[in-house]
Amino acid sequence: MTRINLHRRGLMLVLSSPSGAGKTTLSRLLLAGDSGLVMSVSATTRPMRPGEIEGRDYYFLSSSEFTARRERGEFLEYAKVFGFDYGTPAQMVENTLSSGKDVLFDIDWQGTQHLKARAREDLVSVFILPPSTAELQQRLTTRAQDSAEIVAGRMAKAADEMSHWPEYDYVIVNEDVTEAHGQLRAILQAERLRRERQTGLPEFVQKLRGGG
Ligand SMILES: Nc1nc2c(ncn2[C@@H]2O[C@H](COP(=O)(O)OP(=O)(O)O)[C@@H](O)[C@H]2O)c(=O)[nH]1
Ligand SMILES: [Mg+2]
Repeated sequence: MTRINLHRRGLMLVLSSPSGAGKTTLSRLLLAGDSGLVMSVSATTRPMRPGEIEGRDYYFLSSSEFTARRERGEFLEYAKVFGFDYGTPAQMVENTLSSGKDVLFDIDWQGTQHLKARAREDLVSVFILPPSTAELQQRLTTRAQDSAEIVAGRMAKAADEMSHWPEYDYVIVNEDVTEAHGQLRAILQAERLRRERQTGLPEFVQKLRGGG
């Protein structure tokens, strides 16, 4: 049987959430089960955490290197988050989209707004909320990769971060990770089927109508 594979324009799937809402776990689950989705690895000036891998989690750069790349226009968007610089390298995103694959972004609300301004039609944004403050605190504490001071700081920022939920297309409350993963997959599947993203449709239907 011939598999019909209509040409489709790649989309940009953005996940944002306060620190500790489970975004990293959800991203990994989504990527593991979907070969058509590629993670955008950001550059950052924040120090590497235990367990993080250069080029997988982030490209860890010095401030001067980050600035040099920013000035060369190598970032699709960039923002300061919790005092460190973060930026999305443009090249990989462009290459992936033009190869017909989708790109997954783990960026904050500022980055989402920048991408929205630049590429609204290609952007699908999802905000992940924790089920409760207690649960958020718990997740940030048991992770224990940051100092107590950093955890407290992020807890305080979470309220600010969460105020941006109305700027997103979809909102998922991550109480159960399996369920949240299913919801995320459903969003991606539906968005891929949007008529305007299926750029091969006119030709396909023309052939159908002509009996070909
Ligand atoms: N605008 C923007 N935000 C980013 C980028 N990369 C990561 N972030 C955001 O920066 C924040 C801090 O990320 P991180 O240092 O990994 O700490 P986390 O809060 O534990 O995930 C999160 O909200 C990320 O989504 C980027 O390239 N651009
Ligand atoms: Mg993160």
